[in-house]
Amino acid sequence: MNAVATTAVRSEDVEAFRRDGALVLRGVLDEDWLRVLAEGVALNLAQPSPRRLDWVRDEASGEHLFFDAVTVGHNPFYERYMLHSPIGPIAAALMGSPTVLAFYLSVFIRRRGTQAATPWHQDQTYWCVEGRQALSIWTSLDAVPPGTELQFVRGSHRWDRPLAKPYFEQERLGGAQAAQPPDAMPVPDFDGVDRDRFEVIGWAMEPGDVVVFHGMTVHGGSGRLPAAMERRSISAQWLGEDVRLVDRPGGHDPHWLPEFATFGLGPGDYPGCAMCPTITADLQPDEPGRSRGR
Ligand SMILES: O=C(O)CCC(=O)C(=O)O
Repeated sequence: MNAVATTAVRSEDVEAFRRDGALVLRGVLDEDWLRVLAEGVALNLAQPSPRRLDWVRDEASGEHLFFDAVTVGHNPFYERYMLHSPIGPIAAALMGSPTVLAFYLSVFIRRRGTQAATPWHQDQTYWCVEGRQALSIWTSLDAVPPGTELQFVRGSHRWDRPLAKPYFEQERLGGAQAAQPPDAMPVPDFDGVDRDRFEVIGWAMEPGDVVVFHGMTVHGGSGRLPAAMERRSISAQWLGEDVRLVDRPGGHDPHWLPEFATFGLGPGDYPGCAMCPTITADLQPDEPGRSRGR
């Protein structure tokens, strides 16, 4: 199992993250971590949390996109991944935060051939946290060939208006939510007529690779799987020291504020607690002798 200290974040990675809001890091997770995650997914499917949601489920076509959101303490495999794999220190190094909080983990399981693509959205507009140090680390247990990858609008984490929030549950997947931030910008047609107005980036990936993206980076478009292909992807959410809990007028998804309240935490508070534990960064940027292909 690869130790935290073997994964280097280089200064150009930090620069790419700040500039583009998304980057790929190759070969971050070894076979042991992939096994841990696979066991986590199997347990999760057998025992979904109350937050489990089918984004798509159509027995006639066979399409199924299972989503779940889990904090540490609810799945021992996911907990191990969040607390002991290289991804916590990577999050800290990229955010430039001395410590980070393991916020929660999102799971996206697409049955073979599922075509439904993830709607374009910004994660943090759904989160009950404000602050600039917030990111997700996404990985897939299955290879991600070109045409199926998660895509990102380059630089969108620096936009001054949030994107309108789509729904994620089936029937209305991708439709605009009724309650929106007051300054929300309508979602452009990133896949169609508006494509040339934006630079969309993304990477084909092998198991062990991860993509890291800022909480405000617009992303979507993943899926569209060929008939024989399934996709088990896991996205880990991380927060840095500048974040505080917030009660967003349009609501949250997942709605974690009631859980934070059980730890005596509410809007304005730093969210560190047993549900959202602290990881200390011990990575040295630019570790000598290590290069990562991309
Ligand atoms: O895996 C996917 O299709 C969606 C990923 C995503 O939206 C996320 O990690 O925030």
